[in-house]
Amino acid sequence: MTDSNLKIPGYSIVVLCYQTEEYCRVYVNELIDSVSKLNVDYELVLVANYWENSNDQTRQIAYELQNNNPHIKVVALPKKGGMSWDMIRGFEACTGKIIAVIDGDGQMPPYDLVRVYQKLKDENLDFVKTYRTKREDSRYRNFISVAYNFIFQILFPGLSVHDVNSKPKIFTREVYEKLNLTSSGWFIDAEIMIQVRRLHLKTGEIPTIFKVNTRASYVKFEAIWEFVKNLITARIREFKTKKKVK
Ligand SMILES: Nc1nc2c(ncn2[C@@H]2O[C@H](COP(=O)(O)OP(=O)(O)OP(=O)(O)O)[C@@H](O)[C@H]2O)c(=O)[nH]1
Ligand SMILES: [Mg+2]
Repeated sequence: MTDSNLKIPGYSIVVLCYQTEEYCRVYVNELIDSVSKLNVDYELVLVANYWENSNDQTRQIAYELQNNNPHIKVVALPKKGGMSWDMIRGFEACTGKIIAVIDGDGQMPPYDLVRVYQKLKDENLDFVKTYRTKREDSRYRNFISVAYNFIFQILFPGLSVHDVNSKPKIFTREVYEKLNLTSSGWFIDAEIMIQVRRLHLKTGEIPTIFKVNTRASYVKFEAIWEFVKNLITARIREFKTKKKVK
């Protein structure tokens, strides 16, 4: 065990770096610029999981960043699932008292990590997330997002959140220990929000913008089908849980 393992950071940030390669350096530097404005010891957990037999260079770059910065930690495992699987592996590597997650593809403003942290602390909340007032990506993606959130609100009423899939999401370690996250594909954001609702957590939201994805977009039509199918399955399962929202 190294010295850095013995020190518990105040803030752990999971960065989903899947296939970001060289851009990973740029975005990680932006994240560091933002987070160092907070007076807190932090760790950045770069998730650079990869499909075996792919030429993805992200993990090599992430390890380089880790070697040059004691705040950086890398998770680089052969992938056994999609975004959700990566996120869970990232959470497992976090040691901090407060945990956040953000995409590494540059669509989310780095300074949001400061804003959600301050809101969580200042208002003594359990869980905070952003919601996107403006999506700079396509009308099609905007439409999908509105429709998806509408279906979510119908199936899981009573939770006053606008935008299920928005990140960063931030929560305390106590909350993390109560979550039971098992998604593998794209469903993790909804899985988190369903459990936030079930646990009656003190929740806050702040507005943000979502930049256009100038790199490869991976969200395929199957992902939309997976969302809807999983929402319905989750709704049925939720009826069976003991703790229900009145
Ligand atoms: N597509 C994809 N993303 C993954 C996977 N594993 C982790 N991720 C991360 O999941 C995050 C969100 O995925 P994106 O494909 O960017 O999804 P999105 O931002 O909703 O949609 P885009 O506008 O297409 O970028 C990214 O930061 C990826 O690094 C994976 O297996 N597939
Ligand atoms: Mg993206």
